[in-house]
Amino acid sequence: MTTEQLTEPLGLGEPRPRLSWKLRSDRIGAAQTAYRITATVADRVVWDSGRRDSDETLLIEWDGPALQSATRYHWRVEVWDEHGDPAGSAQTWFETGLLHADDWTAVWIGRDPVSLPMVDPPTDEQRSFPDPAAAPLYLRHAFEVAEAPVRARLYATARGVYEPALNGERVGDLELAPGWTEYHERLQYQTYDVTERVRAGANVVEAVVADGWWSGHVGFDPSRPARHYGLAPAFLGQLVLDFADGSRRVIATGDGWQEGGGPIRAADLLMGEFVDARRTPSYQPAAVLDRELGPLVAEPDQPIRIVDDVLAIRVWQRGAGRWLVDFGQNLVGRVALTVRGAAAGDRIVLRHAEVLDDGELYLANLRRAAATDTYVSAGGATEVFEPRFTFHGFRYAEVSGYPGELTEDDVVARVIHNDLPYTGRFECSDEMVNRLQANIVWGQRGNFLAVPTDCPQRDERLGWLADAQVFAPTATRNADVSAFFARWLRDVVDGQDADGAFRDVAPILVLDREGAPAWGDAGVIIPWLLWQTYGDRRTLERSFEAMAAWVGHIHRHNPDLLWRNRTGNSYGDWLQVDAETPRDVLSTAYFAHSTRIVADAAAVLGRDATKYRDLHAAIKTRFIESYVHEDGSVEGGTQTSYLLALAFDLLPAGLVGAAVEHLATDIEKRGNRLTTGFVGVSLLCPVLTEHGRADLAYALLHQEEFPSWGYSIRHGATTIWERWDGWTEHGGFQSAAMNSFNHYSLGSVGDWLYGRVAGIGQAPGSAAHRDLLLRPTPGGKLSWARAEQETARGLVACGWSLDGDRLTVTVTVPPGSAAILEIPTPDPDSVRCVPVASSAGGATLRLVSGRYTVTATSY
Ligand code: RAM
Repeated sequence: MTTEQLTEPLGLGEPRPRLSWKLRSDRIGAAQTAYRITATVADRVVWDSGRRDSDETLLIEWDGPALQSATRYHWRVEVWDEHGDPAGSAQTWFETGLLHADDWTAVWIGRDPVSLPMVDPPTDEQRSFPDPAAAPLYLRHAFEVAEAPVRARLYATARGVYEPALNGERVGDLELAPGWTEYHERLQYQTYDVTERVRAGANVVEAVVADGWWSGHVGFDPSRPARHYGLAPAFLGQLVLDFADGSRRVIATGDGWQEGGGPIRAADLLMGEFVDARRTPSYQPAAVLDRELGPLVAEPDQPIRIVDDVLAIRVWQRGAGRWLVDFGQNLVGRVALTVRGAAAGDRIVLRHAEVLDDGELYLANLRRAAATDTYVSAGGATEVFEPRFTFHGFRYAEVSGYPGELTEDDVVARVIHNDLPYTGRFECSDEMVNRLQANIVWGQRGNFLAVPTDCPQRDERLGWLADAQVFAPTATRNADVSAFFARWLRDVVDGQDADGAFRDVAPILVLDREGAPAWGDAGVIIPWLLWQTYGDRRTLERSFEAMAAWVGHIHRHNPDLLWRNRTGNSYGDWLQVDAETPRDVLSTAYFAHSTRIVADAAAVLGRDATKYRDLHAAIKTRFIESYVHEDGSVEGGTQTSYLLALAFDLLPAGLVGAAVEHLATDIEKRGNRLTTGFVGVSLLCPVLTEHGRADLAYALLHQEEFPSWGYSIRHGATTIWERWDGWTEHGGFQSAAMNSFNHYSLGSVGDWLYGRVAGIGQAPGSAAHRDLLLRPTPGGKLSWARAEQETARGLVACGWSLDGDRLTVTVTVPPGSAAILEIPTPDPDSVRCVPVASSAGGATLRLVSGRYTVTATSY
């Protein structure tokens, strides 16, 4: 059971939350025919939906009385099965946050601006730490209560990133809260249950706040001061204490709080952290900085946490007190270091890199991100240094100034990212392909941190829209990204300018120009994907005007329907390999694609789709007239030209076969190599497979010569590289000016691994996996493959194995779904599990929910 796509959310801000549940049954054909929801507050029924004849289990809107702030609602669902019999019930809860501005009595506090150091663009020397301008704020407030409360909640947020504490101990396990949003529009607050932590007598509530995205370095524009939203961090919080006698007391930030400095002398997301353990906090009165709350919202998705620890696989010495560490995996997070026997004042420095160059850290590709953590020892027998307000992208670390011998037991990499349910699995018989899948997942994890970023290591880490849209289908396979993307989409929509242009990045920082083709289009593509994958109609509804405005913007400036004007910083098929696709071919194809999605969305939402259907038809005609030749070749003749035309249905039906031929010839004449960049690659294997050339898709998958996924893996990649030629035998490292080794974009092939290799897909028009279309595609070197995906309706699985001529397919269809299963066999009569249709290409089976094994003895 979930509320707003989250399990038992504490501090929900949505006034009409949507309730969902999944059914579980081993019975063939299990299905729901009716449900009833009842909700209670402290055992009092506040809403009873009554029995509703419906098979719906997803995103059912709260229809009870208006929700009260700071209240725990329990809700129960009862369901009736396909025979009309009661089939069980279950219960869960959600708790509302502060729903009204006047629930807040807190005001923003921090350091008196008069005492703030001057802020100029940092010079190279200033970038060496500790930079006094980056000193976190230590806040505290002492209070007394006569008795322990029966219920206590802390509601808090920061302009910056913060960590709260009560009575000397950290509260909660959130990292880098409140995350990053378009702060001008939305700043998220967090809710913590501290009932067990407030005691009778004296208490102290504390917080440490660092610059984070608010006032620290973000992105790559060195000409700006490193203060993007504000000059300095600030904190806002209130502790709400409820006592047994029904009384309530609120301890809120404001007058009477103290601020000071402490052991963390500087902290910055890009630069790193500097901790002097000898220092103890010293305090003076805090200043009230702002009495306006600003645009506070409850955090609507899974927060950032430490989700994993990765142990070192090798530690070796490189000179006096200097060691290198290999964690065996390019990851995102920080190193926790155990220090023994250091003298007070000893300084230990940690640096981080994704790869080694000649046995040393390769740092050039980090550009201006210093990614350096420094620890000054207090001289304790054993100390643990773990930075709190920074993160790095790295596989290797260098530890210098370390006293004694560093061993594998003294270092651990702490992996941080939004704590999404990563429940997808893809596996097959080829280890290289399994490594590719692992690289894709690691790339997703490291870059789904606060917002979907391009990369996690250099001075960039921005929410680039094209990267997100090409990778989003893959992301939905590996994890439940419903709430994460819905939240980020608000930044995308808020970033839209008055003319209707989405931008290249969201939140807008560093770059505020109009979005490029395939970049801005993310504002149309992702809401549609969330509808298709999760049935999230509300996000589609909320995004629709913006989606339509984007298409309107392109149309207005390109009345001849070829998108050549207002293409922003047109990036084309970014990072392709010597195969430049004409910009107008790519942009016009995207114009058509976005227009069609807007038409489809209008139809789903019950709006008038005709205008967009007509516009789409007209763009298609113009595309064909302008770019498609009589022999089926497409202007530019690149793989991506063909992929766009085929994937977005921009060819006359009679020329589709010829275009596929041209595409295949280009790949074959290069020795089964691709030339696609960010945009084309997401279409490559899916289009080939859809048009009967799965053989070529597999050839590309198994390719190990440059350029290919296999090439990077053969050269040690544990994440997806930004560029096919990030490192090559012939050229060494690509230019350090732009060479990330953890960029998920070229990993968009993951969707095809689940979708066509294993076979999990949806029928046209299906949303939230109600109507599955399972099309396993044995091929290439594989003897078996299988995937599992935890969909909104439950677990969907599809896998196959080949044993000589015998093909075995195993399938799981969750209650509430039905599936069409296509078995590729030359002899449909050999299929066991009776087909509903057969053709020369194979047998088609219609399956109700259940688990199946299907064999075809002829393959
Ligand atoms: C790079 C980013 C991103 C890409 C843009 C065009 O700087 O890393 O991946 O979308 O350029």
